[in-house]
Amino acid sequence: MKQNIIVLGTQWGDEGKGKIVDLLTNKFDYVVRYQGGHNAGHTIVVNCKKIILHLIPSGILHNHMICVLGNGVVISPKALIKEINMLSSLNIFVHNRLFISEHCPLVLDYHINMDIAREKFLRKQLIGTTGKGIGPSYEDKVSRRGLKIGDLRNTNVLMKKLKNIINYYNFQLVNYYGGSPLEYELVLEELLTYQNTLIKKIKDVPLILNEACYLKKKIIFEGAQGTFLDLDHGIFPYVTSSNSTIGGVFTGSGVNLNYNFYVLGIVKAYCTRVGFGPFPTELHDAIGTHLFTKGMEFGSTTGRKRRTGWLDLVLLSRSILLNSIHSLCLTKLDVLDGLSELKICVAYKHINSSKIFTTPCDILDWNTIEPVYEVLPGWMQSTVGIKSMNQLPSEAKDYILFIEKNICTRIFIDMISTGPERSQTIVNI
Ligand code: 2SA
Ligand code: MG
Repeated sequence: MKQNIIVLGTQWGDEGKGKIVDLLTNKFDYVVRYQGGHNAGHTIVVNCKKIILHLIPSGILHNHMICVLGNGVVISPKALIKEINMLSSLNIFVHNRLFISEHCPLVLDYHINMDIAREKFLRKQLIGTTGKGIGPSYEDKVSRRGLKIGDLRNTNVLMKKLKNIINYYNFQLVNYYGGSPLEYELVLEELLTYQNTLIKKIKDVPLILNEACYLKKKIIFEGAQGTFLDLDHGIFPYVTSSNSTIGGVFTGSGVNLNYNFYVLGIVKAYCTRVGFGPFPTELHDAIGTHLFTKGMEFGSTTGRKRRTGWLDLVLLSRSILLNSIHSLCLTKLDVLDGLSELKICVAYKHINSSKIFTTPCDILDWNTIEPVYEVLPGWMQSTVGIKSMNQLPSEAKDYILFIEKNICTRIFIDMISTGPERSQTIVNI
């Protein structure tokens, strides 16, 4: 295996990245988050106990790992401290194991207020954000206005910057969204309470990562959300505000491209999406309900119901192309158990003509396409917990082979997840 591995989502997030990162982690020394914030929800099941992490990389569950939040991650100090406390209640401690880039933008209550106010204002064109203030925090970064976690180190700088920000937000919230103004003193007071816990963890992350690479330490990069939620390559405007595709790794951590990287794309055996926006293979029937119920498809941050649909190879191929993926990990195969027939989308067709589109997808008007399916026989037995390829029913092997043959390039499915536990996995790498 290469020195460094990048684990990212090839669909709309919730592909099961958390479990895979957790599984691979014992071969690595560092685990790095490079984008997103506490909108992410990574669920890991260890000894039947479910642990959901939003900000801290899943590697924290392994004592030897150093966990890093790169500059591309937006940090809610409140959410981070809550997570640190949750972990210490499980006897997992972050002291000297969690490093945060000084450049991480902060997510504060006024971002959350703005996020929620905007969604109310949009009404019919809702994005369906998680309401965690992620978009407004990234906006503050791009407009060169926002507070960064490094600002906590200097109270005078913090006070000055905060004053301008509060003026800006109060103008927006009150005048455009009819909200109530924020009190500078209260926000400042809250910020100062975070100094003690967080300042010690602020480090020069690019230096740490590049030194680690130089010393041949191994790094795993843990993506959040998925390719089609990427701000630039996703289905705009139904996207998150960070780069969940490959470029985010480098801009969001400062690691040097000269070291070896292996990109593992995580793909769920079907599709889910939480939030609004196009979803060509979405199901509104009993099969959709089967996927939702059996897959327990609830948002792990907001508890929202996820929409469900058939696997879409048009999107998967585009994702492989966008992310330079070396191999795939197919997750939640067991959720398809018991379905007599399985459909896989292999192309898109224009609603009013026979014109077929494969890729790309983002130049299409999403409302004028429909999926073209191939139908495969399903398998009626359980695949839960299967650990080797040859124990899979022949129809499940055919499903996997079909995917490998019908994606845009010759890469393979090297891992298959057959349940939420670490042990319920087929590993071919
Ligand atoms: P935001 O809050 O500004 O990032 O929302 C913008 C869009 O991005 C989607 N999004 C997500 N989609 C899937 N999973 C996410 N994480 C949580 C989970 C979500 C949850 O693991 O289940 O609990 O609801 C995530 N985070 C952001 C979001 O739905 C919008 O479409
Ligand atoms: Mg998730």
